[in-house]
Amino acid sequence: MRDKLHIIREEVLDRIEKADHANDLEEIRVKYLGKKGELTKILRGMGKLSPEERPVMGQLANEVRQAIESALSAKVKDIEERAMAIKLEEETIDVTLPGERPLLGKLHPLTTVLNQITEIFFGMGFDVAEGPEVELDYYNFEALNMPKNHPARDTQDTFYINENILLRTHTSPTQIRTMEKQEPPIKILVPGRVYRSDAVDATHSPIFHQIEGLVVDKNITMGDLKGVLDVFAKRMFGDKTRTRFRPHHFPFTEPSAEMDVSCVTCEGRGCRICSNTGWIEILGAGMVHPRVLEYGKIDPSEYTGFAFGMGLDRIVNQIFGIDDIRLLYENDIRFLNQF
Ligand code: 2U9
Repeated sequence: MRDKLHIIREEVLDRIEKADHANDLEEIRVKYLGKKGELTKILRGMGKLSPEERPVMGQLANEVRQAIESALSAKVKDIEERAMAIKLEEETIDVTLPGERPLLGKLHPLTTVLNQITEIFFGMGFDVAEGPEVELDYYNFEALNMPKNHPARDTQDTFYINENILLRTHTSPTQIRTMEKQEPPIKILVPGRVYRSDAVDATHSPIFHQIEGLVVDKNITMGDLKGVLDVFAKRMFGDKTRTRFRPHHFPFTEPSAEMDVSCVTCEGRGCRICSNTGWIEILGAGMVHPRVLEYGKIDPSEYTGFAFGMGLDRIVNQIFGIDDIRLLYENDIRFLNQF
């Protein structure tokens, strides 16, 4: 029995030394010191020994048990301390490191400029009106004085869904819808997406943005049109900005004009941006055609109005020096990150 106790002691202490995890130690404890453990069995067998041997063997067996128990608790403590040291190392935070700046979202340049323009017209008492992008041919063309066979339709390559439904080619239909629903005075700005099936290139995109405006009231004149748009130009491009109006033709306005602003870059002296003319075309405008007022259920003998329309993408490209309209719609983060 003496030899057995010595063998167990050496064997167990060696296994404890080599153990890496607390579970291994628990296994050893159960295997040797548990109720059915090998050392427990020996201790239980003490009764068979002679009265002379029993106290000696008993003492030796207890020494072995204590040696195993203290080796186990020391090893458990060692494993725990090792684990704690690793945890502290892994979770140590160097508070002197610079913080990570969270990526902030940004407004798209179209949105920034749209907000700027909207604010200017809010300041002149305009409201914003919205309308459907999938429109009826009636509101997109017919009610704007462009009947089925009107040549103006050809210039607007249109996405038709069927003979009477299309993707709106301008935001003008919303003005008709507003006139049908609202008694004058009307002062609305109508920004929004519009669609044309032009060939895609640096200046043409199938989807682009327009901002149109409409004022209908008693005694509205071309002077009101020029005054409002001149104030818009000065607040948008700077107080020194000058405007000029050139005669033009649109089916939905009569008389019509195109408005240029003096070039912001060269203040009218002429440069690459304005193709050396000193002027940049910004929008079209005119007095609302009486027939269009009638389509809007408004009596042209009692009310007059003016309207204007501008291409938002074109203005954004001018302001930021963007030479390809497609960049506004391709969502390339390298492009968008510059704004
Ligand atoms: C109603 C009556 C009249 C809107 C107008 C223009 C002139 C115009 C173009 C600018 C660049 C379209 O994006 S663009 O290609 N628009 O020049 N638009 S007058 O006239 C209206 C609108 C609604 C009921």
